[in-house]
Amino acid sequence: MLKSLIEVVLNKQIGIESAASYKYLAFASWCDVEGYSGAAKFLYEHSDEERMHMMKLFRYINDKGGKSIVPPIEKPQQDFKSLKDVFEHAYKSEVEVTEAIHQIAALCLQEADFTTYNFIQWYINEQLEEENLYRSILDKFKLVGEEGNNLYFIDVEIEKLCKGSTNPATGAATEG
Ligand code: OFO
Repeated sequence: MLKSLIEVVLNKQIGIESAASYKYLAFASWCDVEGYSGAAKFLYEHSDEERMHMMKLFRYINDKGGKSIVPPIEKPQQDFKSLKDVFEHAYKSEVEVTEAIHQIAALCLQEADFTTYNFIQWYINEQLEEENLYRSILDKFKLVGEEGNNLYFIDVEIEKLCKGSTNPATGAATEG
């Protein structure tokens, strides 16, 4: 049985993952409209992955005898200055998610909830990967700059980072 304090923070994290999924949808849509098809594909896929992160928490809370709460949807920022601006927002969002996940891990230890501590390790590893991924994308802007055709080549490089973790037929995300 989950302690209510843990249930509250896990439900808060459901809201954070849901908000992340909508943020990535807004990033993807902006890229799509501006003609950055590679980045759009990558970000649509990431939006689906964030929903999967939310669902993993959703099922965990209910499986452990708690009650998962469907979070309200906040309208994310829709307009961005540039492709680089989109990825700066994405990186900032990942850093914030990491902080929230680490706070959950710390609380689990404080409350001696080793089962949830073990469950949350998956998110800790995931955040490490995602922060590295978005930092590496921002590095591409630093390396080649945003002049001339360079944005086209960055867009092509970003598409290569797609994991194929979304089922093209259903749009549903698989583990990733
Ligand atoms: Fe950015 O990944 Fe969810 O947790």
